[in-house]
Amino acid sequence: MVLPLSLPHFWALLLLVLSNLLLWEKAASIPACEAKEGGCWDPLEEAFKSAIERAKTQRKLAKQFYVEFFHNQFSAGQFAALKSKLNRQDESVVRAASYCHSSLTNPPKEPRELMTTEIEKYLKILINYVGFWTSPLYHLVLELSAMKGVPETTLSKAKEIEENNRQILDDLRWILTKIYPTAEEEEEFPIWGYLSSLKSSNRSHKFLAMFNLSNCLKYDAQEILFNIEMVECRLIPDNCLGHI
Ligand SMILES: *[C@@H]1O[C@H](CO)[C@@H](O)[C@H](O)[C@H]1NC(C)=O
Ligand SMILES: CC(=O)N[C@H]1CO[C@H](CO)[C@@H](O)[C@@H]1O
Repeated sequence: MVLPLSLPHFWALLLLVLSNLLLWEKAASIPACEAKEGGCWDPLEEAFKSAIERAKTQRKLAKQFYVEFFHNQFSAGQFAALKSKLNRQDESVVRAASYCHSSLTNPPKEPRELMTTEIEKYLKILINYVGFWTSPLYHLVLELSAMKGVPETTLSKAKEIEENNRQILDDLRWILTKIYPTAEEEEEFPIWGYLSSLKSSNRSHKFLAMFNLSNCLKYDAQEILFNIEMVECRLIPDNCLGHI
């Protein structure tokens, strides 16, 4: 489970790189940027670079956040109990993934879809995918700030994750309006099913919500990174190889 990139992701990217290479060969044109010495500065490329850096940071933070919950005194007991409950049901991993909101916003999954979904539509899906997290993370920070015994590192990490998510969202919105200045905003963030548990005064409900949240965040952070790379690959094929 610690693979940097899951296998289907790897193949999808590889396929895309290869098909781009073939396209180049056909077109036999050198991209304008490559001709220039020292490359070129392109605000769109910079925005992707920023979003991808932040998505990488988010993936790292989400992993640490998840691990911390299992190790600090504040939550270790509750998390261990939840984990073993989850393990006793079969297909827990599959289920855990399908319980995450990702299944609601449906980012492209199949290689074919990844390559043919219209970029504008793809970006909008991605914006909703990232934007979904705004509310759960906001409430997470709020609840953690009010709970007793929350380690400082956990709280500050939650804040950092929330801020980072906001910035990725801003980058993506910027990219969308840069490429499609007349694109209509269609932001619609699905409601998170565990929000009321998180806000509940019952601690075991709160922990169940945090358990779901930290699991899904870890999974989604990986998906978000992959999908941003994928969109960049399709828009700026020159930068594609770097993502494999
Ligand atoms: C908290 O929720 C659990 C699970 O639903 C329940 O068993 C427990 O009695 C609740 N605790 C309180 C104090 O209401
Ligand atoms: C991702 C995750 O942990 N999902 C779980 C959330 O809680 C329900 C109820 O315990 C589980 O069935 C999910 O698998």
